[in-house]
Amino acid sequence: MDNFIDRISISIQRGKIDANSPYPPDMKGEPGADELTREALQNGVAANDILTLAMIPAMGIVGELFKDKKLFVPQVLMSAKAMNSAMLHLKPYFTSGEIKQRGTFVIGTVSGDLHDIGKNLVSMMIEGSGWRVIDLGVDVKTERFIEAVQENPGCILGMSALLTTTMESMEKSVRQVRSNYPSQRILVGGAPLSKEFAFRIGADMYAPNPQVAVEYINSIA
Ligand code: B1M
Repeated sequence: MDNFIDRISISIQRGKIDANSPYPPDMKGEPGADELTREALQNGVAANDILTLAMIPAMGIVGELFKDKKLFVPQVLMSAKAMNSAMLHLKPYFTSGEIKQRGTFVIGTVSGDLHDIGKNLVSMMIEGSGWRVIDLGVDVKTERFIEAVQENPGCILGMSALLTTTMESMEKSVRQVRSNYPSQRILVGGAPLSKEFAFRIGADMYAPNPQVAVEYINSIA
């Protein structure tokens, strides 16, 4: 198992998507995150181990290198693509669809923010715990969140933000949804947030990771 975990982690850190991908040049022809994740699952490595021991820490390393200017946006984008190619294989394990739907969860990344890997993980896990998920995508304007709440009475609304600058868009969206729909349940998450921030802007809950998000929404279903 360790061998797969290490290789998947390296393929994400290096931005190696699959064997056909020419990037990075020194890994040409080698399997990437796509094939390695498929093989790991076929060899009995648990989906949750692949996610928590390989994929999430690998993106953490990429983030540190990016912060230290040892990696740049195009390389980070390749890592994100490699991560997404691995996530496609995990999806069936987290979204079996066998459970009766508990309700509707609407989620989006807030205006000005294009980061979607964390949001996609949260969607996947929540869908897997029996919810119908409506994913509004990235760069979601306040009006779109409001429209979605209006179209889905009784839904739980989730917002994700990864940039300190877009925490402001989150605040605006939460406050406006709240003023239109005072009893709307709102869950927020994303690396730069804190519980204090979430409560100050009027959200009902802050989830630092998808597990807490799942526990929260299941607790109020
Ligand atoms: Co960007 N980026 N990025 N980036 N990027 C960060 C966030 C950054 C911390 C990197 C750094 O400097 N170390 C930094 C933000 C600094 C800050 O604001 N404090 C940063 C920056 C600066 C930028 C740009 C401004 C860079 C530039 O252009 N100069 C730019 C902004 C673009 C924009 O959004 N307008 C930018 C662009 C990009 C890429 C497009 C290249 C790419 C995104 C690709 C994509 O998402 N499709 C990218 C990436 C990949 C990252 C890092 C490296 C990884 C993010 C990630 O996917 N992590 C990131 C550094 C880092 O996080 N260490 C970084 C893995 C993911 C599983 O974790 O998203 O945190 P995360 O989600 C977690 C939790 O936060 C939580 O659950 C998830 C799983 O545990 N969670 C929720 C998230 N949402 C939730 C919602 C919930 C509940 C839990 O309920 C609703």
